[in-house]
Amino acid sequence: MGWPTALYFSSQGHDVTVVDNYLRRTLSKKLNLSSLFPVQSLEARAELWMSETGKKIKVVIGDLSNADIMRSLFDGGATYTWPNDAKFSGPPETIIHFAEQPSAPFSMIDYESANKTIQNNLLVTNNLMYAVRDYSRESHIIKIGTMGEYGTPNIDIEEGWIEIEHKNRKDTFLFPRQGSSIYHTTKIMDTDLLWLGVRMWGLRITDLMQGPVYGINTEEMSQNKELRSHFNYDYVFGTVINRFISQAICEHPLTVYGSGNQVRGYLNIKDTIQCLSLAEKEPAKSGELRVFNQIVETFSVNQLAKLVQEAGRELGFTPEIKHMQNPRKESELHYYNPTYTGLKSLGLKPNYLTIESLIDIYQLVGEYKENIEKDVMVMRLDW
Ligand code: USQ
Repeated sequence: MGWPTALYFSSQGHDVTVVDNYLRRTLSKKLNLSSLFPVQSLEARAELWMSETGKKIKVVIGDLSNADIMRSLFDGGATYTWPNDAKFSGPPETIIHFAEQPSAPFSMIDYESANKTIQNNLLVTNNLMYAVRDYSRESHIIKIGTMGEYGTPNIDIEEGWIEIEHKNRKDTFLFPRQGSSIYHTTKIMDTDLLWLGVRMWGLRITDLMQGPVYGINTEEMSQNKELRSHFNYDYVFGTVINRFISQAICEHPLTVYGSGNQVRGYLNIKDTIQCLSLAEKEPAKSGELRVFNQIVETFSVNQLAKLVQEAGRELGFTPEIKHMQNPRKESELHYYNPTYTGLKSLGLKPNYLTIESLIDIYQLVGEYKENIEKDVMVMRLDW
């Protein structure tokens, strides 16, 4: 999501710096997993973007769990690897924090992957919070949270906050959280860290509680294939809709975990960009932790499998749906009623999941049919 977001903000005339240490690539490589198509270095993509649009995106390659690297982005000490003439233009007005190990399955492989997830996700968030506290308290931090922080409670899920009445007294608290992986638990801890920063130092934070994202293309990336970023369909980094489409194309059964009655909120990558744009245009206030549930509709895994099957049939594929033993520990039959009105009230115009939108993704993924590896389709991990 980071690269398409950078392209979007650059296209809107913002002065954008991207910082990356290629963590996901490195972890994928170690596990022998690859993206659907090769993705060039950030510098090469930034150069291509400049040749297409005349706009410069500055690139820093570095690990933000290292406090010195994080702080160099605020004090002017950063080393830019692209462009040659990049200059520090002051601390960022808005920071969009994507710098996390994003896979729940990865975080559950063993104690080392759990430690890596905890170390990376929490140190990056803490380093960011302290850099903003020390250099630039007015900066708006937009953090990508996850709907998985709430889990699947047997009550309606509110948008971040809940008023609780206890023994005739009332107060408002963060909605109760219960992640079902180490990854999701680090996201809960991130929220707690930033909530502390809001109370202690009046920071301004927007927490976007995102559901699983699907799709490849955003408007900017569709201008040139070489601008596309990673598309993962493997059992570790791939999200369910992208996996199902890739499976259908390579004639692998759609791998529904367990009964398939697990319900989640989903959104197209195009809507991720819209939500970030809306949150940036109307920032949280100083001393506010603003939470939005970033989904546009909910589906069970069974419903998704049927939709992917139906879209596939339109294109001549005949995907089979196969229920597998669920490798995850998650409720398979549960109440699910999240609120998600905040972003709509800021102006979000959802791109809903339709047969047509699935066909678009089928066609894009189909361009790389030869690259799809079947042996990464079945989950080899057990929670
Ligand atoms: N699932 C299947 N078959 C598969 C893959 C997944 O049935 O082959 C099911 C899972 O069991 C789960 C649902 O589909 O019930 C969603 O799984 P997912 O792999 O698409 O998403 P998840 O692991 O929950 O994580 C993804 C992103 C993560 C983000 C999260 C939002 O990787 O970064 O935070 O979606 S949420 O799920 O709302 O927590």
